[in-house]
Parts: sequence; C-alpha cells; structure tokens
Amino acid sequence: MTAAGESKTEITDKKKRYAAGVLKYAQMGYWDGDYQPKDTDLLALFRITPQPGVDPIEAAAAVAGESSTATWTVVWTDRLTACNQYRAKAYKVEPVPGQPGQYFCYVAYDVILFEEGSIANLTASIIGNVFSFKPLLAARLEDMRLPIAYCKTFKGPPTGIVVERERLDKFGRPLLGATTKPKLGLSGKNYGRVVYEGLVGGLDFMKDDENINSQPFMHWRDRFLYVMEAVNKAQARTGEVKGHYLNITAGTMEEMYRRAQFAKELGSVIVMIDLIIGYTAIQSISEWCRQNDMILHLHRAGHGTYTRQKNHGISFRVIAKWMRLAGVDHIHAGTAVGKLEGDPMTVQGFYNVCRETHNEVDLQRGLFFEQDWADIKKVMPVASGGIHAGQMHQLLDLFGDDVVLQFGGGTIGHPMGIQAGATANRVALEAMVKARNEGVDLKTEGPEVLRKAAKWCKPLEAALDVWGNITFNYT
Ligand code: CAP
Ligand code: MG
Repeated sequence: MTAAGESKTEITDKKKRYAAGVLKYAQMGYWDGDYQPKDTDLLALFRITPQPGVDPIEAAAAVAGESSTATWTVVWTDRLTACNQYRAKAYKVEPVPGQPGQYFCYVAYDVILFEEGSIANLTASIIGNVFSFKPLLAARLEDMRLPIAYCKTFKGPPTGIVVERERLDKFGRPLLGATTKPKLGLSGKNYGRVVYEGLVGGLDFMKDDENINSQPFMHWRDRFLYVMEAVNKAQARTGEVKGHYLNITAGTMEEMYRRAQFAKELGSVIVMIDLIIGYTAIQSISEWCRQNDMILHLHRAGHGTYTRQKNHGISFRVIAKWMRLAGVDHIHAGTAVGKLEGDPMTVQGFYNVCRETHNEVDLQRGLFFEQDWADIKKVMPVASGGIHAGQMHQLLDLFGDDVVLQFGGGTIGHPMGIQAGATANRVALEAMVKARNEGVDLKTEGPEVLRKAAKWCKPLEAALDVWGNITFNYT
C-alpha cells in the first residue's frame, strides 16, 4: 500500500478515486486490522461517535490519518517520504458496550513520529485536529500507552514522592494541606495570618488558590514575604517542616522564573503552577525546579472544560500521564467523595497512573493499556475539593498514604476557627492511620473511630457536628 515510488498517473488516479469517495482513509493505509503493534509504538484509544452513515472503520482510519500524515486529498509529496511508516494505523475498532453509536478505536503511531521530550509535539499530533473532524460527531481520547523508548526521552518529576517525603521528614501517612480562602481579596498580612494558623494547627502545607497571582489587593511579593514569615514561625513553633505552595503562575515565563527565584531565596520548599500555563511552560518550570531542588505542585485549573464530557475531549488519566512525563511532583487528581465530579474507581485509576511504576490493564479503573514507567519518579496525587474531617476514613481507604489531602473550606470554615480546623484534620488523620495499621476496616468502622477520637478533641467534635452528616457513599 506504500505510495513511495508511485508514478504521477497512479497518484492522479488515486486523487480522482479519493475525490469520488471510492478511495477512503481506510484504503489509503490508515486501517490495518492485522497490524500487531510494536513495543516501541505509541498506542492511543479513542472513543469515537461517527456521524450517521459513516462506517466506524473509516471513521477510525480518519482519526489515524488526520492525527498523523493525512489530509483531505492525496498529495504528491507522499512519494518523497517513507509514508507507510509515517502513517498511523487504526488496528482495532469495537462497539462501546451499552453505548449505541460509540466505538473504541485503537491507533498505533510509530515512535519516530515524535520529537523527544516534548509534550507539545506529542499533543499537536494526537489531539491537534481530529476532535473537530466532520465525519465524527464526537471523539474522546480515553487512554494512551507511552512506550519505554519514548518515556526515556523525558526527565519526569523533579523531586518525586520518595525524596519529597525525605525532605519534609514525613512518612507513613498522607500529607495534609489547605487552600487559603477566600480565594481572592485578602491583604498580604491577613493572608499570612491564615497560613500561620493552618500550619500551627497541624497541617503540613498551606496553599495559594488557582486564581491568586498578583492582583491589586495583594502584590505577589507581599504574599510571598508574609507567607514565608508564617511558614518560618510555624516551623519554629511546631518543630516540623512546613510548606506553602507559592503560585508562580504569571503572564510570561520571565515573570514566572522571577517569582520562582524569589520563592527559593525566601527558603520555600515548593512552588505551584496551574495547568493553564501550557505544556511547554510546565516543562520549563519543571526543569527549573530540578535545577533548584524545588518541589513542583500542579493545580489542574481548567481541565474540566475538556475532560468532563464522557463522549468528547480527553480523559484526565491521559493528562495525568502527560504530566508525569512533563515532570510535576503533585497533581490535583480528584477526591470521589467531595464537591467535584469523579467516581471512585475512575479516580483511583488516575492515582495509579501517578503512583505506580507499572500499570496493569484495569478496565474497571479505565486503564486500557499496560504502562511501564521505566522508573520515572512517582507523582503525588492531591485530593481536593469540598472534603472535610468527617470523610477521613473514606479518603484513607480510597487513596492510601501517598496523597496530599487538602481541606480548604474544611479548615478555614471550621466553626472554632482556622487553627481548630487544621487540628481536627490532623487528629482525624492520625486516628485513622493508627486504626488502619491495627487492622481496623476503615470503610465500616471508620465513623466509629472518628467519634472516639472526637471525645478528646473538641475541634474534631465540632467538625463532625457541622459536617459529619455530609457523607458520600461509595462502593
Ligand atoms: C478547593 C479548591 C480547589 C479544587 C480544585 C477550589 O477548595 O481550592 O481549587 O479542589 O479541584 O477552589 O474549589 P475547598 P481539583 O477545599 O474549599 O473545596 O482538585 O478537582 O482539581
Ligand atoms: Mg481552588
């Protein structure tokens, strides 16, 4: 099926047959039902919904074609390339169980199609054009297998879970954090006071929110200075290593580097960026963090605009895989029990992509491919969004130890104040970890463990009184 070496007449004939609809993507080499993917191929699983009347195999071939070499007509220049190798190949199409009109389509891409170490280049192909392609009503990128050969072209997280725990001197339990609230409007001094209260109350981290950068009510320098004063005082008072994710998201790379540098000079162990800064900016900041021994926190601000629809967009598990390669140390990955959308099994799948050295196929958790991470460091998932101390047993049961549990409203909104809110979370967590280690079944006996711990801890008692009834059932 290779076009290399074809004569002008043959290509002209192909153009005519293509324009007449006789020759389609499938016949042009973008469908090969017998193809056996190579270990070095990138594999993508798309969920496609072809337009009425469009053959699913042709739709799958169109996805493969338009995300690799094809365009709407046959081009002369194919003759100048090893075009069969450069063509991605749809190799399997199967109906999605229980979803009439939807198909899973598997596409293999030769690794030579991609520049080493560039998420921007990868995504320009895989999600560049196909999502608005006419033959498809909708398309969703569900999963990807990134071959080891390709993984090895990325440096991955600058710090990783193991070294982060060593730097923070915290082992055997989830880390605790809180997002400073209200999101916007506090002066630098008041902001610092909130941070101090949260850290002294027992949290490991406080955090800037996704939208706090350098607004008129609080210049970034002011925030960094007051925050680090709070961090240092809290460390001195508690004897524990503390941190605050200083959000360095800004309009230019130069400004982000400036803010990162200042955070370092003030002694911060961690800086934060938002996903919306873009893949290349994330990789650049990651490299800066690697050079400067800094932990990098990623807030996934904006992801819901393209990850939430079940038949169109991108699954967050794919974003999580890309971010592990791009190199972040923390990534917001959902809670399943909080205020934001996400079911337990799917969210556990996101966590597995971040934390395991090898992912097995696990269809219940949305993992369609085996993935070997080639020892790329592990990313710490962050559970955030509407969670509180009354759910501590569920959070520990669902996510285990390698996670940051972040209670924004669940700290700052505590009836007895910020410090009490932090203490309620720390006491609840420690009680739950102890019970778990002694063999208690957290799912069934967790609420009882919480109530017992609350008997000697007023802040926890108050938290359970106010929020304890807001529970989320999961299986
Ligand atoms: C949570 C939060 C986080 C979201 C992000 C907010 O505050 O600060 O940004 O959790 O979502 O602004 O809503 P609360 P995700 O703790 O007060 O709810 O982690 O899913 O990306
Ligand atoms: Mg937020």
